[in-house]
Amino acid sequence: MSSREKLIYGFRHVPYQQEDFSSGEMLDRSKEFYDWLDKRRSVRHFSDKPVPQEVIENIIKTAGTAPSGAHKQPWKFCAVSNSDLKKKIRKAAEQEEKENYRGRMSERWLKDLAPLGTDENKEFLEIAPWLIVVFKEVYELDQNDEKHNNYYVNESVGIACGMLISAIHNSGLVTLTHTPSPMNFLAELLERPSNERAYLLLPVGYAAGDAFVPDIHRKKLEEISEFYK
Ligand code: IYR
Repeated sequence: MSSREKLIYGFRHVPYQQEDFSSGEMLDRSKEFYDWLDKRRSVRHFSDKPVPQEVIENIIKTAGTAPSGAHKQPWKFCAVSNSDLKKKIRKAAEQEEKENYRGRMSERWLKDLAPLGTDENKEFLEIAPWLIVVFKEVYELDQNDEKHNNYYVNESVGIACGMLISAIHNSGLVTLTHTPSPMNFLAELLERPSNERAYLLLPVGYAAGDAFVPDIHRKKLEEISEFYK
């Protein structure tokens, strides 16, 4: 074994390759990345212009770089471009949303949502060229088919979804976090195994030429942070 490696509890560890930015570069990069991500918006109006599968693959690979509890990587990203399936997903999602908007959601909730302009119609589920349905893997099976719960599954998959959303934005595409509730229908339609639970549904594509977004604003640094020096 080379001296550039070591064994910890019998497992191989290799040197971490630290990026080497000057403090000026670091400041510029942190500012540029923020400026770029600050342009991201949740968009509900999509173009049907196709997006190559390879782009979606790269976006999913990016999400797969997320940290996870005990490195279990408890996620599965199902990318759907099949129109028949998209139609079925839309129909089932709208069915649930109809009940949500017409009774299951409180008055207060509907009032909070009003500025976003959402409703039970989810035509983007058919128009967007891709739907990425994210599943969390609540347990894994060992060689003897015994179940072992994964760790910090919601946190891990949430972080991966954040990275997925950033990667989508980085490609010049748009998405929105759609959470039809309940969303068990997604596991059924996509015939997922019993250890997977639907977590989030993201339509991915180009924004429609005439897409509008609500004129809402982000909290300021002072509102979202406290510094203890
Ligand atoms: N799931 C519904 C309702 C909804 C809920 C929240 I909280 C939002 O931020 C947006 C929508 C829907 O997708 O319309």
